[in-house]
Amino acid sequence: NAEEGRRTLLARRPLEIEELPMEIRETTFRTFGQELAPDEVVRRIIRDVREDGDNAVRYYNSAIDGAHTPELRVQPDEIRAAYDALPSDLIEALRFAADRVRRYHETQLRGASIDFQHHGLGQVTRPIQRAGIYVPGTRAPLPSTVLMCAIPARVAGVDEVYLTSPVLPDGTVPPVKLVAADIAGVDGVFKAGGAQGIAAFAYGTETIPRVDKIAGPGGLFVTIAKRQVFGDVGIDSIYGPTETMIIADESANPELVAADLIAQAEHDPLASPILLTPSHYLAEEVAVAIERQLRGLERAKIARAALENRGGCILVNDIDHAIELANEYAPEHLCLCVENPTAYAMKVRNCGGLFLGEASPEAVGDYTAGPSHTMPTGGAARWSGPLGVHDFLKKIAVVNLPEDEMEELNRAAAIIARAEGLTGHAHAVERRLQGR
Ligand code: HSO
Ligand code: ZN
Repeated sequence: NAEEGRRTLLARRPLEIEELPMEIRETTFRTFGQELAPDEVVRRIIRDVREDGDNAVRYYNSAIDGAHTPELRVQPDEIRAAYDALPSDLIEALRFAADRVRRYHETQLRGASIDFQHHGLGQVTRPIQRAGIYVPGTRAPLPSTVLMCAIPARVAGVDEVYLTSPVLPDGTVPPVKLVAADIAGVDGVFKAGGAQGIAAFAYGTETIPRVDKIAGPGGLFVTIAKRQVFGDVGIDSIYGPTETMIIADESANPELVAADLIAQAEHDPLASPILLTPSHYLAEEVAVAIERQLRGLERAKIARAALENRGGCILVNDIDHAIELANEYAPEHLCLCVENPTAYAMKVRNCGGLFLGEASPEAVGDYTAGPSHTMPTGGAARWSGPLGVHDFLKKIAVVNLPEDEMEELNRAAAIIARAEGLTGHAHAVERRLQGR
């Protein structure tokens, strides 16, 4: 039933405290001696990092991540060793991906940095000075996320690009992340995960520089921390679990549709892999293919949880109907596996990334296509898009008016100033008219 499907789909819930993974509740208890709401946990961590800098970061690295981190900055010899630890085809693949991502963002830069000057008014674009990239995950180290966040910053012309990341229990950052950071041209990598990493970038410590803007995805503590420090530092966006919506008709290959749904489902038990199709036949074929493909998949448990709890299939009337639903849901990824997908592209208003046709699977977008895979989730695609060079650029408005326009501009300005009761403003503009 399409209407029922629609309602379930749109009933987005914020993560509720009772649903907190057991490990987070245990960590909280172990660290603070009591059960605290995540907001309160994060508030305390931020306060401590502001007050105690490096020592607080070390303390939370140990208390939460179980890691001893006497040195908070990754040293050059660790980066050299990381290269030695990786197979050469992986290094090559990372370089290939980095190159594609760089070229895509160079194209984006042309559009994002256009300055103008016209009638004494102008706009200039300047990169921010320092960016801090947060890259999550120790269980699944995501080198692709390093590339997808750091390269847009580098291409934008940011002077200093830093990265911070949680550490493994042995106090190291996984080599694959270090190599990715090096390939992306990052200026420094720090060992601070979770809320302590965000706090360190927001306020600075003895070792970790304070940055102007923090970008990148993260888990629950990171997300809450980004909300709490926003205003003291720039924040790119708030990211939740990944979402993929596939719109498919009978021309689609059910095996590929199933594989693409599973690919996003394996990220997170809270991921949303959703299929919209007008075809009963396809829906059934995909369901069968999913079962078959899940067998033998390492992360089958996670994928199954996502598919069962947050994903599913909705039967729609036709493709236009599916696109209406997608626009309302505003998924992170929208994939059109239909006949003539480009014909529908203009009807799409809300999604982070649009993947057209079977040769453009979202999983390639995750690694090598070129656009950043850091995309808006949770409906944020209604007002924002993927991370890009514009996130690391800002505009300055320039006012340099010609004398001959002064009279007209100042008279109107004075009238409005008086209506606002701001006589000082009125004087400031009227003074310029006296004696003219
Ligand atoms: N699809 C994820 C990003 C990712 N996939 C990283 C693989 N590695 C969020 O859009
Ligand atoms: Zn992915």
